[in-house]
Amino acid sequence: MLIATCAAAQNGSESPNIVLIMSDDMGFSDIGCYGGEINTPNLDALAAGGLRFTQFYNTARCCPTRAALLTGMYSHQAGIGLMTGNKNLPGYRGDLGHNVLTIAEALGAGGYRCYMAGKWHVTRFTSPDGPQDNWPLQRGFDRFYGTVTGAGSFYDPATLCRGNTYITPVNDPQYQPETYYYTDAISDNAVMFLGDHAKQGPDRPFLLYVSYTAAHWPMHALPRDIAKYKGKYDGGFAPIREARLKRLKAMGIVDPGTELSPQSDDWEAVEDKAWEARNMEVYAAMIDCMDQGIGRIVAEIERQDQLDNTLIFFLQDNGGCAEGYGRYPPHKPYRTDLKPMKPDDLQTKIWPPMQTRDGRPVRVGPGVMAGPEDTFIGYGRGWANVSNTPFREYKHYSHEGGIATPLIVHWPRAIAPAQHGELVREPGHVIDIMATCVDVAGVKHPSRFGEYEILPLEGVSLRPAFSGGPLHRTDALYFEHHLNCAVRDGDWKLVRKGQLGRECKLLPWELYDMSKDRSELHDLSKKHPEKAAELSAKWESWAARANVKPWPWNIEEVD
Ligand SMILES: [Ca+2]
Repeated sequence: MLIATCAAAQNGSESPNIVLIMSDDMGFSDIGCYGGEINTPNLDALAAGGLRFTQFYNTARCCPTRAALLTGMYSHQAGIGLMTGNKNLPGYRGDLGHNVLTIAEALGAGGYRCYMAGKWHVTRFTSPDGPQDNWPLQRGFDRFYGTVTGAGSFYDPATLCRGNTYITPVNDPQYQPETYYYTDAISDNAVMFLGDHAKQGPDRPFLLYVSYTAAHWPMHALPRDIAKYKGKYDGGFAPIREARLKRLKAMGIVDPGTELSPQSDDWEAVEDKAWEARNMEVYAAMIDCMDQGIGRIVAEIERQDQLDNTLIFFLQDNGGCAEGYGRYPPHKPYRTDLKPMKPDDLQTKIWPPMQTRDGRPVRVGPGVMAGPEDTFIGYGRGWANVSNTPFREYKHYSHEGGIATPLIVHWPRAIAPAQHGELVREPGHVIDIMATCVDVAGVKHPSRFGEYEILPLEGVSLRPAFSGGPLHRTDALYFEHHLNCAVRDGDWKLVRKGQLGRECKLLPWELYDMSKDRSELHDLSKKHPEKAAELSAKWESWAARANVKPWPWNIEEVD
């Protein structure tokens, strides 16, 4: 610890504070500064005073993105190629490995104080009875408020913890708002951590990881926020998609020649238009509320006069979600014998059948108007297709609709005013965030941490881009999740889908020139078979090196 304290002292006041904000299950063009009609003035202001990356990538799903973000490694190297189930293979243990370091472990060793509010989701051990060795406090964070698992009610989140202790919204003496809503709880606790930091350790820089569950299903939002979007989506999918693409082109985020991906669903064929429009109103309200919380976090940093030397990132963990959760009638009639929960009773369910704390059944399916705590609805494929405008596919897939995310970077001290509002067009990946953090903090990414050997970082620092320079990347970027595979090498992208099932299949590779066809509509694999073969060989080599293989399934390759 003496060495760590010295490292902090050497960096002195130059080490920036770092705020890493990630949202959940949102599409490329949802927020205002990426073409969306959703009101996000606080994110837009960060973009206007900082940089936006136009080709930044996540890993297409909650757990692997978090594993890659936290460690700077491809998710399979961190043990989380899939989700949190254990397949007894190095790349698929469903639990963060000890061969990798978290950002909090690396920065904490360099003298940072590290705080986290929100969703963790990188361990298969979520029980309050342990083991807890891969929970936030055991992986480098000094304080944690949030959920260990990946989803659930916004009014009564399952696995809600303060530190290592399970709590409920009702029995937590440190946070008793008038109305409990998880997005607000994450924002408010983040602000509390910052306030306490100013009192307790103002001489040390801080890392704050804010991991929102907005706008993951269920579509839960507060009436005050939903009201702002009343009627906004009554015209259906197509007008919103067209307007978003137009704005993306005007902003220069996509090329003027970018085509719109095929429309997934026909609004005219939607039977209950009021229900579907409401789903999107609530989705927009969830994002609006998150943006308000980001505003409160930034205001607290400004209040402490720290904004100039605080590096803020905002990004999303995967594309818009086309999953069907909550969109079908219940399998069984709702129970009529439910009892109110006591203050210490834990919510154990992350999806229905479940109940509200006051003893009502949580309702699902068409006609149930999303928003309140006794509803559980997903916004569905049609709106996910809108969220991912102009791209193809969704969360889970390695096409752009699954893996493309906004990345906003704000750091007044390092990004010159002439650069403010600029776009960075070079591709980047969530593996680059850790490399950037250790670079700007001036701390080492060690080859040994305690008793463990640590793998060298895969990502590169984004810092050169902050002053308009090129990144020092020497390899392509690689992707695999659920058999959906891709490699991005310069302007070329090779991508394929997989099918999981009784017979797992790998579908043929598709090849795209991303400089002309970001929407992946014109497959060039037949025209440039040599390029496809070259990239496929690169992907195979990476897959063997990065624990993607051996696969946890028996797989047939389809030509
Ligand atoms: Ca997600």
